[in-house]
Amino acid sequence: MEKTFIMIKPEAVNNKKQGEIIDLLLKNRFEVVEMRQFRFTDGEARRFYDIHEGKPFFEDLVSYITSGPVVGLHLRKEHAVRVLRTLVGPTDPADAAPGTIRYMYGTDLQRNAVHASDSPESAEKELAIVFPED
Ligand code: FUP
Repeated sequence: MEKTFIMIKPEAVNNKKQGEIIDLLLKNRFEVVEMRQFRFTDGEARRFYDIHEGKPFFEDLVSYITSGPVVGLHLRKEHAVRVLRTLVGPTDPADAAPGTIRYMYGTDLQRNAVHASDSPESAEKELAIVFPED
């Protein structure tokens, strides 16, 4: 079994879509190992997105992700990283296929409903930030 991480972003939480998104994860047979609603500090957000530091959208991304509560879930499944990325869809909801989370719940490139780890290494790093007790 592989682990991965998904985070429901502020606009989806604000729009009360967290229940539907979690239901979709369960229907797609992801096991929820741990779940937490929280708000990122500026420092945590910068660490979480440090691979994007210096890019033109970085500061906007940090202010957006710290703008309200998010819900982080530690998930487990066979090939969890790949299967979750497929279920989530591409970064820009405009490119996403029907049935994907970003197609159904995404608004635009920045407000794309969820974040999903892109590799087992990213999952480890992101889980350590969001669930530091583990
Ligand atoms: P993804 O792995 O699909 O979440 O996408 P990236 O890691 O490439 O981007 C991380 C986040 O940065 C995206 F969710 C949204 C934001 N972003 C922008 O706001 N503008 C861009 O041009 C690219 C990404």
